[in-house]
Amino acid sequence: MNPPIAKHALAAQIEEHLLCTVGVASEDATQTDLMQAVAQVARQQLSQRWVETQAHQRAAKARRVVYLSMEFLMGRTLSNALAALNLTGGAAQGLMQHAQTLEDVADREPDAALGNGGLGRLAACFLDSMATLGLPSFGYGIRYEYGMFAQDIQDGAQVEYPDPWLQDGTPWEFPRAGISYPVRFGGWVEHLNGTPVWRHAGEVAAKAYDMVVPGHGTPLVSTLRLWKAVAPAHIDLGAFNTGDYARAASTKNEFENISWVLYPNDSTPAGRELRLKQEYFFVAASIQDLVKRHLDEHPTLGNLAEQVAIHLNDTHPAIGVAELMRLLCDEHGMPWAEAWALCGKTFSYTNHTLMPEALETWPVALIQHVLPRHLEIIFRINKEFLEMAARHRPGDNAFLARLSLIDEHGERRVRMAHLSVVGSHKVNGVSALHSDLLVQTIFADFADIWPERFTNMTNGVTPRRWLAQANPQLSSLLDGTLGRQWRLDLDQLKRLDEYRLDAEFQGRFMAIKRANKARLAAYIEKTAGISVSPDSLFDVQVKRIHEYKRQLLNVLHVVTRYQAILANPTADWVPRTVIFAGKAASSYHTAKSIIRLIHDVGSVINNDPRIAGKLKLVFVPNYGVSVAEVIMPGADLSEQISTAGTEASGTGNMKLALNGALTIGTDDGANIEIRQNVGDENIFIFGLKTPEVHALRQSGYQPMRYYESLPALKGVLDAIAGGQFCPSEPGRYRALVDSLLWGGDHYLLLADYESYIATQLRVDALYRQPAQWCERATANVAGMGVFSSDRTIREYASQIWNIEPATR
Ligand code: 26W
Repeated sequence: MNPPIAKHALAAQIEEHLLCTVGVASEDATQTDLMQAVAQVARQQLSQRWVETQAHQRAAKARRVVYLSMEFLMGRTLSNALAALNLTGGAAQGLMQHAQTLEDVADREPDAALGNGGLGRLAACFLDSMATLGLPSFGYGIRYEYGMFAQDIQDGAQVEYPDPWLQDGTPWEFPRAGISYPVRFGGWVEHLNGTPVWRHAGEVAAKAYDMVVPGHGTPLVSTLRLWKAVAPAHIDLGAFNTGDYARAASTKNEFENISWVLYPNDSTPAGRELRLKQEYFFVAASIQDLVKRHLDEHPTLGNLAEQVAIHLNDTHPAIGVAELMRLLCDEHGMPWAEAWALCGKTFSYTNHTLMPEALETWPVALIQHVLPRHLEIIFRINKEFLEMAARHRPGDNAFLARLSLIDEHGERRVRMAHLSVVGSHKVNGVSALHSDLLVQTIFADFADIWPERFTNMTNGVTPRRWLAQANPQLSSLLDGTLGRQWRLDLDQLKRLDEYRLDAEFQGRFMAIKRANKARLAAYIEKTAGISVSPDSLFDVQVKRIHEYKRQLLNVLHVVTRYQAILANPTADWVPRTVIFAGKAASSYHTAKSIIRLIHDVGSVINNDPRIAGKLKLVFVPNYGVSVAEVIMPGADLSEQISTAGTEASGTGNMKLALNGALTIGTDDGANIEIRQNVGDENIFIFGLKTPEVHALRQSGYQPMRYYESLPALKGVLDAIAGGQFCPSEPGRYRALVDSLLWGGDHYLLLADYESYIATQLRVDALYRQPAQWCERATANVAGMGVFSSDRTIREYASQIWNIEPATR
């Protein structure tokens, strides 16, 4: 393994890359040039580690996991790579010659935002843990030319801009010129003497681009292989030859648009042909790649299931089940039954949402059009599955209709979650509650047939990014108190319990929180143009904007507090800064309206002299991984207020608690396990529990009753609906309020309002006692050990993938 570079040598390497790779004179180098030069130094070492890891795994014929995901929210790479390579100090020193800090230089790197939210960021944390644990692993996804849109706020409203993250090139990818696979679409299927032959109509090439994922505390790395769609070289040469370049270009685009842009939607499936093509495109390329690698090392595919575990990150790659069957049977001549048994041993599937509208289904007619052979395979899988199910419960046709891979109500559709369950040997949810609800609700019939197939894998986050990198000051306090091992063994944090009452520790802990809040305040000033005081309580809700996450309930609290301060200005109010950030799907009108409401309410409150700093409301634009790295360390209070039973897990809840925020939350998702780990006295739980939510809906929920019986609530809703926060257009939020009062208030904001407001008053009371608050914040950090993604990945490895960490 490469020896550590001496610090002066690192400075010299930076200079050499400035000249030879970036192509600028040292004295002219901008921060961006320096970022690129430092990245090149890291890249060289990563490349060496990649080659060695690959050689080692090939020689060991190691069993591997292949993680298929439409999304990887990697964020920036530089600081993480330097930390993994032990180069942070050297790089910082090398940059001193240029009078630059590593932090400022690292800030020039654009985020790799190839994902929407929780699911995509989870995939990125998992890669970090797989590399760190030395698991032989490959992540596979799409090299989107444009990632998650950039959010700008104009006149209080969200405006979306494209995210051309590759515009200036990225130092982190390794184009693999020799690795390319054809991916076919369309056409029809002929059956020649019983042998199916797919006469496809079009073909595109998938080209591999690798990102090396460094492990921490190990020379091992993992690989994220992303596929770019490229038109086959022979495409429309005719048009090219006749000089009709416009036509040649548009044909080329028709192929290449497959990897053009990430669908910026995490709530409802896009349902577009291009999205289906994206899903098949990356799955087909990835499976060809893993089959090729297998055949390079083994004589046949017969033992594929012993050598590889394929994981489906939600249903987006579920077409892989049909694709592997097609490859094994049609292209490699394996008998159907043998191939089906092999598939079942190979695939596993994680569900990330219970929301019915988020469950993917594709019209049968569309699959027929894009993937005719796969549709035949899906029908055969379904037929054999339903025959088996009929033997399990003879005569129960309703049971069979519910289980079928085809939804026959209205336009026939393929249910991708059912395909995933039938094709996998293990299916998991992402928190204890979510996994329980899965088998009680959407997968109840499947659990009746295969109870042992369903399991739980509670999510986690990587402590390298979310503590060591995001919060260097707290990290060094932990290093001094516990030693450095917590980075690789987060359970070490438990030992902090001994320091909860230690005055010196408390003093330092509070000073660090104060410094992180000052940093966040400066960021808010710069990006939102609002000045906030680090001495106020920083109350933070950062996540995608969605009705079920109930940002609107948070706004109801803010307006309640505003009116209460006006009614009683001399009371001893705890100054509060309520901080929101998050993107709304571009077509999700209600979510966008909530963003605008936050801005309108903010501009009234923030400019009301009677409030005198007792309350501020800010919206930090363009939330993403790098913005989160600034926000998480600066939060006092973490808002996790989804309607019980709706948030599969949440992972922001873990990042905030890990950085010493107290949670105010419902009994939902991983909040429940956070409560169990930090102790009931160290978390603010409010609102209806999942069974109560069900019971209330069953009994006929009447939101108007709450409006009529709670004067404070009535005052708030009347103010919002009456246009108090938007006098120039008083009707702007009428529909939003009507959806609560007259539209059924599907997420029960009004039912939880009173309990939420009362709990916020308990938050104030605790915040008035800084030592008590600090003790509880420390208890939160101490309890976060189990929420390391290392723990999650160990569980997947031993209970689902059956993979051992590599030894070397
Ligand atoms: C097809 C449209 C679509 C796209 C993405 C629907 C749904 C999704 C995802 C399942 C949304 C998502 O990111 N879910 C989140 O996954 C996190 C990681 O497991 C959980 O922590 C969050 O609770 C869950 O909302």
